[in-house]
Amino acid sequence: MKVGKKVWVAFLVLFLCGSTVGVLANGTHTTSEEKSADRTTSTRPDSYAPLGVMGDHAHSAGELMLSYRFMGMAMAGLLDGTDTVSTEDALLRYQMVPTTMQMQMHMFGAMFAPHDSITLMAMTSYRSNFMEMEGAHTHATGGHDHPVGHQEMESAGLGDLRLSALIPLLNASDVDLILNAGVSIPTGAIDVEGTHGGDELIVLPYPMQLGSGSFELRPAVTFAGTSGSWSYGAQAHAAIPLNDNSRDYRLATTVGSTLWGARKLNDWLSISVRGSIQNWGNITASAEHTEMETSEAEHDHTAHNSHAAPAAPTQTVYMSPTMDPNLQGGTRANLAAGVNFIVPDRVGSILAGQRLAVEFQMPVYQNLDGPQMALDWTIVAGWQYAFSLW
Ligand SMILES: [Cu+2]
Repeated sequence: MKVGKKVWVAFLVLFLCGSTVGVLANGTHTTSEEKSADRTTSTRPDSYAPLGVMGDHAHSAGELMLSYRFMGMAMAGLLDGTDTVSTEDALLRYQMVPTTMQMQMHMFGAMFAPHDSITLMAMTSYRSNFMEMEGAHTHATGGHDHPVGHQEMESAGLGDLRLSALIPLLNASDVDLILNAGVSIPTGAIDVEGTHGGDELIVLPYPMQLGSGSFELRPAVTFAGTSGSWSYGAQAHAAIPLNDNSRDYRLATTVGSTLWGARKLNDWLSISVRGSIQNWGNITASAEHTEMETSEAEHDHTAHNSHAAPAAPTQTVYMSPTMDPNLQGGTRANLAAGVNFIVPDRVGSILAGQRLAVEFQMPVYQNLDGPQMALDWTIVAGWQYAFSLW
C-alpha cells in the first residue's frame, strides 16, 4: 500500500499524544484516595474504555469478567481510493458488483486474572453476513439461469477464536499501561459456499467468509488514565496472519490505533468520544489459489460467450471486485461517540457492577483499493460484568 508509511506515522503520533497527555495529567494531578480506590475496584462507568476497544483493561487477582457485545456494520456503495464508483461504471468491468452489505457479530468474551500481573482473555464470535449485488445485463435474449439483475448472498457461523494475555506494565493510581499478547485461532470457515443466482454453488467472496483461515499474532499496547471526572486512553494494535490458509491465501497485516476521551457525568454514567485509524493490506494469494479462482471466472466467461454475449473488452478476469485479492486493502479513520453505564455499588445486590455500553462509529476518511465497498456506520452494544471469585 502506498499509504502504508503515512499510516504508521499517524498511528505513532496518535499513540504518543495519548501517552503524553496521560503522563502530563498524571504528573500535575494529585490523586485523592477515592480516585485510586475507583481504579482498583473499577467502579467508575468510564474505568473501561469505550465498548469498541478490546483488551483495554486488566483485572486484579481472582476477578472474572464476562462480556457480550453485539456489533452491526453497514456498508454501501463503492470506493476506488477516495473516489466514489457508481454501480453502472463498475458493471462495465465486472459481471457482479456489490451494492450493500450488512455484518452482524455476537461476541462472547471472558477475562480472568489468576494474578495481578496477568489477565487471560478469550473471545469467540458468531457472525452473519448479507450482501446485495447487481449483475450486468449482458444477455438481451436467451433462456438461461445465469445471474442478471439483483442478487443476494448470505453466510453465517462461528468466527475466529481470540486468546490473549494482558500484562500490566505500569499500574499506578490513575494510569495504566498494558501489554496485550494475543493470538487468533482460525475457527471461522473460509470456504462458505452460496449461490449467486441460479442453482450453481460458488465459494463466496472474501468479505463473506467468516474467518481469516490463518493463525494470527495480535499484539496491542494500551495506555489509559483518569484525571478527576475525565478519563482517556490510547491503544495501538496489529493483527499479523502467520500462515497461508487451507485455500492458499493469506490476509495482510492490519495495524491500527485509537485515542479516546471520556467524561464521567455521575457514578453510573459516562460519555466518550474516540478517533481511530486502521490500515490493512491486500490478500496474498498463492499461484494455486489464483489459478483456481480465475479459471472459475473464465469458465463463466465461456458460459457468457456460448450465449452469444461476448464479455466487454474491459472486463477483468474476476467475476466481482470482491473476488480480487488485490482489491481488499485500505485505510479508514473513524470517529465514534459512546455511552458507558454501570449499576453503582450503592444499589447493592447482584446488580451492582453490571455494565451496559453503546458506541456508534462513523468513518470520516476511507481510502480503499477498489472498487471496494465503503463502510457506512458501525454500532457496538454490549454487557460486561466483573466479579471476584476469591
Ligand atoms: Cu475485563
